[in-house]
Amino acid sequence: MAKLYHRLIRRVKHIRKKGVQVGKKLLRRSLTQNVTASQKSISRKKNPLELNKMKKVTSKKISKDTLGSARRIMGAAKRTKKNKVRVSAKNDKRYEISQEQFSLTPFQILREDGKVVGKVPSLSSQQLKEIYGFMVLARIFDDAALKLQRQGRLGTYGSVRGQEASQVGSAYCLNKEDWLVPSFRENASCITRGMPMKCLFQYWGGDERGHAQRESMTTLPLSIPIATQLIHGVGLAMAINYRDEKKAVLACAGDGGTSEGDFHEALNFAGVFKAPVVFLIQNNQWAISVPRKKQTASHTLAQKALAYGFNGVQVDGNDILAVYSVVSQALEKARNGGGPTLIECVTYRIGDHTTADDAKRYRTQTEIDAWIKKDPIERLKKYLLAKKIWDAKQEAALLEEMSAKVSAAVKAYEEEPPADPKDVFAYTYATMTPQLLEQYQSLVGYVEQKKDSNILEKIEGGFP
Ligand SMILES: Cc1ncc(C[n+]2csc(CCOP(=O)(O)OP(=O)(O)O)c2C)c(N)n1
Ligand SMILES: [Mg+2]
Repeated sequence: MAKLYHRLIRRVKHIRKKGVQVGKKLLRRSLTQNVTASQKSISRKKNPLELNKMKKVTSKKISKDTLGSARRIMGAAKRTKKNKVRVSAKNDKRYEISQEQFSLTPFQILREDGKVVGKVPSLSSQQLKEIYGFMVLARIFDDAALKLQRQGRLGTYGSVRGQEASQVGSAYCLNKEDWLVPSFRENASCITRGMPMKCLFQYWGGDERGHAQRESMTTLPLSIPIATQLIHGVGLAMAINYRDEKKAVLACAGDGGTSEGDFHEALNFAGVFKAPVVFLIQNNQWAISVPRKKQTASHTLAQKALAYGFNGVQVDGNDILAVYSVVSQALEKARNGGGPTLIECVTYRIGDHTTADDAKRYRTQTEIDAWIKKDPIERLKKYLLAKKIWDAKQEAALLEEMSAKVSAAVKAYEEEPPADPKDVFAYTYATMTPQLLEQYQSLVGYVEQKKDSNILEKIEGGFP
């Protein structure tokens, strides 16, 4: 009896795994089979009294257990069908989203050796050379800024070395009327966008007038507070929607930025309001001394978009053709009402976090060397050479041209008359607080007394 009973229970459990139709059929067959089987087993018993008793118990058991379970299964299955939720068997993985589902291989077009492994976006030879020119310019600017800082001629500076493909490749996709919303490290993006390098030097030199750009009003100022700019970017994108315009926003942040609440709020709003924004996350593996692994337990940063209802892309951030390809598609989608996209550029910060940092204290030279081999500028150069649209002569001319541009920008920056010390108080409050007013009057008195236009530099003792 116990054996039969367990067989029935197994049968019921088996049926439970199946859908309504299969379940009904199986159950019907199961009931008839089991009733016959139980009668056979009973008839094998010698004692007729016992036999009758067992017949009763068995049929009762069959009908009670099997039909009861059957009814429960059928009911659940019907409810399931209605609610589109399937009856879950124990350990059924269909109801789980796993990290493994997000193990992506970054999208690539140009391999590290410059060989083509994907569909090259349609860019003319002229455009390819222009893109290469911006990358070279950004690197020369970067080197100059580091030297100026070391000589006490610039403030703390955040280098962009190694990230030129992510920045130039994405900013190059923007139309004039689109918006660029940079983090503090987007020097190469700003240069590509046409922000005068003099302004960038001014900004890094502690002179906020560098951000009072007249040339490009569709580039927001660099943002030192991490990820706050993403919210501004979504705000701009929502305004574009309200005005029914055909524009998009490129809002940038680093891997560290994805841990900020602002990042999640920005993505949530963008998803809900289908804002025309592309989030460009440069995963350069480090947020100062915090490695990517300690930033988030997620397999990728790209997958974070899914939680907010839109798609994420992971791209080789040192492959400028791949970056250009995915960003231009995402921007076009946004301009056409397709909503936001998150793009994770997998790249590396070759330099220290800023000139105030010493990365040797927390990462190895071996790691840096491995990434130097993936240099984005070298990669594009190999491609241009292989395409026979570039040669050593053009390279030399380009280096000369770009070095001259950077030198001219340094000269213009240093020739700029010093900012008015009173500006420090000018842009925060419409009406100063009593404390600020007291400090302001003290400064004005001091400046008047000394009649020295370089007073601020002397007060602060120059740049660190
Ligand atoms: C709100 C805020 N918190 C902390 C800091 C200090 N800070 C400056 S840069 C940085 C790390 C940023 O890392 P990531 O977002 O990966 O950008 P990356 O520096 O790598 O370009 C931190 C924590 C800050 N500027 N703003
Ligand atoms: Mg980072």
